[in-house]
Amino acid sequence: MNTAARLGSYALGLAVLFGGALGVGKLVGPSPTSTATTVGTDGHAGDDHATQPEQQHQAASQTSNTPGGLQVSQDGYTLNPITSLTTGVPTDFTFTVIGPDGQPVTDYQVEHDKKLHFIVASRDLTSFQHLHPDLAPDGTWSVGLTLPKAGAYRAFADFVPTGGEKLTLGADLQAAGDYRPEPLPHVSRTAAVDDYTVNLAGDLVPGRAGKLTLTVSKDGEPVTDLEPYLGAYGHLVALRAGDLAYLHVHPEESKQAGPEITFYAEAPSRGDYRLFLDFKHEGKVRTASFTATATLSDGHAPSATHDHSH
Ligand SMILES: [Cu+2]
Repeated sequence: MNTAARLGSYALGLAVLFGGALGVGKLVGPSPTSTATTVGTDGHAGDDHATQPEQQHQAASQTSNTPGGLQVSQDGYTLNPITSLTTGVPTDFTFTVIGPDGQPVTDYQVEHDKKLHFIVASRDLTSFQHLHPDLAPDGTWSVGLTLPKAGAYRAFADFVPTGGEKLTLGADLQAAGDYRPEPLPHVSRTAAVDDYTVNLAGDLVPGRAGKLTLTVSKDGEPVTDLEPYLGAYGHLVALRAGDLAYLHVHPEESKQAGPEITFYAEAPSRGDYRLFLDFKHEGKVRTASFTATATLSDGHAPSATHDHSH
């Protein structure tokens, strides 16, 4: 009980400090913190000032709109790369996730068949790897990783700490050498990978979940025997061009093994995104990549509006 009480007041202290720092540092714009909810559930804060509940409500609303992957540290969890990388050289890359107690997190909940999904994308969005590292008992994750060319990369760890909320933390990785960034590929509804063609139907819509249907064919024939991969018939990662914000995407449950795979993706804003579809067929996972633009369609307002009327 004592420990719990101490942890509680520690969290409260952090929340207040963090809130104060944001108040100074971010005079304009939403504050990307969810610590306000910690204060709200504590039961002690907010009694003194009548204005606090409203501020907390606003902070909570804004938090839900903050995309993942933009922060190396969030809600007390920090992505901590250990190994440095050399361009083009296969490396046993290790990292930890440091928890609120300052120690590496060792307990994770399985999500989409894995305890942690590790995504590495080049900053120009032309390179993408979706990896599943191994967890050692001491909380160290390790995975074979090669950064194929020189440049700046973003690594994402997508996980749910046991007893905690789903998080996507992001950290920069660098590969030394002659860096020649490529422009974002043109918007396209068709992607080719090996003998496969994948078509994209549906649109990303700012502020709400857009339905995306991807149809896989091989040599012109629809593929109807896709193999399960990560608890579904495909896995989609979407990154925003410009800052590599990591979108929340979830698959629609399907009993059909293709050719269609349906997802719901929440685009946080207008703009261009790069979509990476992993699908498994004949024992091999392949990735089809698309550039898509999120625009407001036919005058509908985003559904993520909040009712502030009284
Ligand atoms: Cu994964």
